[in-house]
Amino acid sequence: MSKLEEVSVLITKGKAKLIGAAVQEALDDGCEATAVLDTMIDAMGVVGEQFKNNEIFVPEMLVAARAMKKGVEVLKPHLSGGSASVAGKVIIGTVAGDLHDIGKNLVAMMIESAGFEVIDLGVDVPADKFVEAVRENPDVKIVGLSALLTTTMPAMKNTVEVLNAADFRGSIKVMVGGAPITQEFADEIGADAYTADAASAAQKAKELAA
Ligand code: B1M
Repeated sequence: MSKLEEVSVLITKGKAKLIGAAVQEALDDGCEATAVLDTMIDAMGVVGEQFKNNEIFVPEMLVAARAMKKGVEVLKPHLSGGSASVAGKVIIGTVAGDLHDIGKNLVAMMIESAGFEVIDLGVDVPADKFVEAVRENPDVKIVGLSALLTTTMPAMKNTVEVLNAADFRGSIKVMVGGAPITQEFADEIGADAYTADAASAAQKAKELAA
């Protein structure tokens, strides 16, 4: 089995204690950090398919998520560009009712690597908390919202509506993303930008803050 295959299996099986060493071995073997990350993201996709087909259940999804987090910890120094310039402040969070944070954490990490200071509000963040955070940080340039469930898309819509109604709206840009989100949905709810993955989120953040 190749090192990348091993990483993939350890994620799908949720082996949090073993994944760190396997990721390190893949890197030592010459694998690009981005290739290891793509392998881990694909493995989470496999976990999602297995869940959808009732082959595994929430506890297995949870252990896979833990393994993913451990793997990302080892990868992080290899993915971050360590940009010295400060591009501005970004507030990010997963919307109310939604507990998924792996994708949001990756977006935060890539945006940080692009030179931004990131204020991460975590998961299950009510709309008012985003507003409060912008008020506490009037120099913030971008607010990023993540949602992974079709059932929390309305919470994303509500959050964008609340942000759009705020007096500071002219000075911030709102970015949205997450597996069920589309450009069409982003346009419909009045967000400034949608991106499909963490790397393009960081690129878009740079464009919006320029
Ligand atoms: Co959940 N879950 N989950 N889950 N889970 C999904 C999302 C699901 C698709 C699985 C499936 O059925 N195939 C399904 C949603 C179905 C739907 O809504 N249509 C689902 C479900 C149903 C549920 C529960 C309802 C299950 C239950 O309890 N019966 C429950 C809901 C809990 C809640 O949130 N209230 C639930 C719970 C969980 C766990 C807690 C067990 C765990 C999350 C742990 C954690 O995050 N800490 C979990 C997991 C792990 C998954 C899957 C398997 C993996 C998600 C993930 O981390 N993907 C997922 C299946 C799947 O995605 N295929 C699934 C990897 C990650 C890197 O990708 O998050 O998409 P992603 O992020 C990408 C892009 O989307 C984008 O960039 C990221 C990196 O490139 N992106 C942005 C994300 N945010 C962005 C923001 C941006 C820009 C881009 O700008 C700001």
